[in-house]
Amino acid sequence: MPKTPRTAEERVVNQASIDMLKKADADCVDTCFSRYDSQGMQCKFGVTGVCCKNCHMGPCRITPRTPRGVCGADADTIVARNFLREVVGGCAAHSDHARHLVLRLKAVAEGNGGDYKITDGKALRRIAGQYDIETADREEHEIALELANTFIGEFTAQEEELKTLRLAPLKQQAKWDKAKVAPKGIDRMCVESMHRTHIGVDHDYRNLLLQAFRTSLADGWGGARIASMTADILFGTPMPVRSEANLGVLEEKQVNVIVHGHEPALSEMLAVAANDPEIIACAKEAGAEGVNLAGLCCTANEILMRRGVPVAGNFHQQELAVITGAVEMMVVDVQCVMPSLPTVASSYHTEIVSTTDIAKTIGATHIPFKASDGLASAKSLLKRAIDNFKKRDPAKVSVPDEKKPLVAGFSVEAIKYMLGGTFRGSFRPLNDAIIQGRIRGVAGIVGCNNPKTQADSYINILTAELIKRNVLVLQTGCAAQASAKVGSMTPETALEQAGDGLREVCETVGMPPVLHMGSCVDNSRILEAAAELVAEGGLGDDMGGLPAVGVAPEWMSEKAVTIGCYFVASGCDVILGLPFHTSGSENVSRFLQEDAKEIFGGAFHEVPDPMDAADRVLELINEARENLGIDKKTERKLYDMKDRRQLDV
Ligand code: SF4
Ligand code: MSK
Repeated sequence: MPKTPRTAEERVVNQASIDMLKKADADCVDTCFSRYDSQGMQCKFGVTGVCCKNCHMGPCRITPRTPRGVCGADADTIVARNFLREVVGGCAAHSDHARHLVLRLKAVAEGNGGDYKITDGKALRRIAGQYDIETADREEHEIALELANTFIGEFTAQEEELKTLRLAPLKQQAKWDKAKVAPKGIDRMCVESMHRTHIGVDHDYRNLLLQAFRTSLADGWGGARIASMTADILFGTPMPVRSEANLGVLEEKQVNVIVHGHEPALSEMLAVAANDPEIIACAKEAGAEGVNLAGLCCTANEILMRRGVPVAGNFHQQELAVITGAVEMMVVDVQCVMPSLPTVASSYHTEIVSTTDIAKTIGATHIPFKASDGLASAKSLLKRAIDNFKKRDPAKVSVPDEKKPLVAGFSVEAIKYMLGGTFRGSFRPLNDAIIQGRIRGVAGIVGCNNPKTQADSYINILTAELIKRNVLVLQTGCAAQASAKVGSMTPETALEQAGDGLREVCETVGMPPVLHMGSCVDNSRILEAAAELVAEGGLGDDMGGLPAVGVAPEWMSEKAVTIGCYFVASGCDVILGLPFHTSGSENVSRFLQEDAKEIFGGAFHEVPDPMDAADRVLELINEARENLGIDKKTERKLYDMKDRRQLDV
């Protein structure tokens, strides 16, 4: 049965998106929302995870009448195998992104980096120190080469456990050892997981799910963490920066170029090239006022965090940006790029340019990015976009007048700096505020949009409710962009929306109550922040005891499954706005929602309503506060050294 198509207002909550969906209808252009509606009822075997096509005796589907596939696999095995394969997909995506950055760092260290360089030498030395690499009296390129080779070893290690795991609190590491889930090399974990899900190998759902958590750790405490660290060294550790978000950042009188995808190498060069006098002169010659670079999805987050480049939108707005009719070029790399883009673009003058041989789309112009000649490659793309400006049809242009200011750039280093300045930067004031109850706890709200739900709605309702209830919100990915678009990422918002305690803290340090920590790979920064909270003392000795909860309100990608798993394996409860495809196995569902709590200290919770999710977040935070013995209301107290020594560090 085909669904009745939803109205624009039912599909999205943001006015700019509503306007563009209406324009899409007028222009006879399909979007992910219309395609979702026309899909009709989605396959119940897929939704419940009981369809298996891992061999050609199948595909097999489990029903009450056929409880086993041809080979004899039951629902538990099939659902667990499918789940593990999703986790592998997510781990591989983040980690391949990391690999590209590490190889770039190695090239820079060897003097073959072209236009790339080590931008943040301080980060290089700090991070190298965390891997016991000697930094004293050594040149940057020597340290960088040893670090790059160490990182490469994290991918290739066959028998040793990941060194990056050692960045976690000791008790956390002990928990992983006890559960036997400490991963070996990232590549080995992905290959072994694919082997284990091949027909006739691993059939025990518990063993498969433990491998899912093991593989996810190779992402969160492996690939993703390495990606963030390497990007910081190459492009700079993010510090607070002002910018704007929503489709209104597109400029009618300029050449609009949007970067979309995930990896920062090309977008960094485009950001440099867009300000090059030669490029500005070319744009003026073509009748434009200049070149306006904006971002979508996580590429946007990368160059927002480091350069303040404005955000045109999040995942659900990629087609809508083209529908404005004002985009000369969309430059894409990897992940979350809809294959529909060239079709949508064919109704306008927009050129979709794919830039990597691992990600091509029929209908896109393929111009492989030459990193060895990065700036020249970037300039040549911009010149092509400028040429395209002449083809723009003014009758098709409609840029929504919607954008909001924001402050982003909250790396862990930046948070420490905000809390204590250069000389005594630390998480102490934050720990104290949590212990005293002025801040009840911390929520990480992360992930995508999903056309199954009204885009941005759950994210925005939950975020507003949590800051009202004095929960500090850390965000990444498309969830962060949803908040930015409603103005929740300015310190001024704290005055209007946050509860008294959170407001007091935010006002004192001048930070927003919702902190933008970066892209999807930067979820590792949330883990890093959690490890800092533990190390600072007074909140227990492992991450599982923290009054902290993760939420993925509108998630859709395999990466989100992996992220959820590494949060849980790191002891954090995770609330899902949309369920996994696992309901076809009671055993698998119970393992993820209950048994994981026993093993790791965190588990998954499915909560479809954002206000119920806010209640659940507070319940989990209050439970943790009670366990820590900080549930009683205490007088505000300034800690001296003696007090601090008495804390449970
Ligand atoms: Fe069917 Fe088993 Fe083959 Fe899966 S592995 S398709 S359940 S026969
Ligand atoms: S881009 S994985 S839609 S957050 Fe990282 Fe957004 Fe989700 Fe992609």
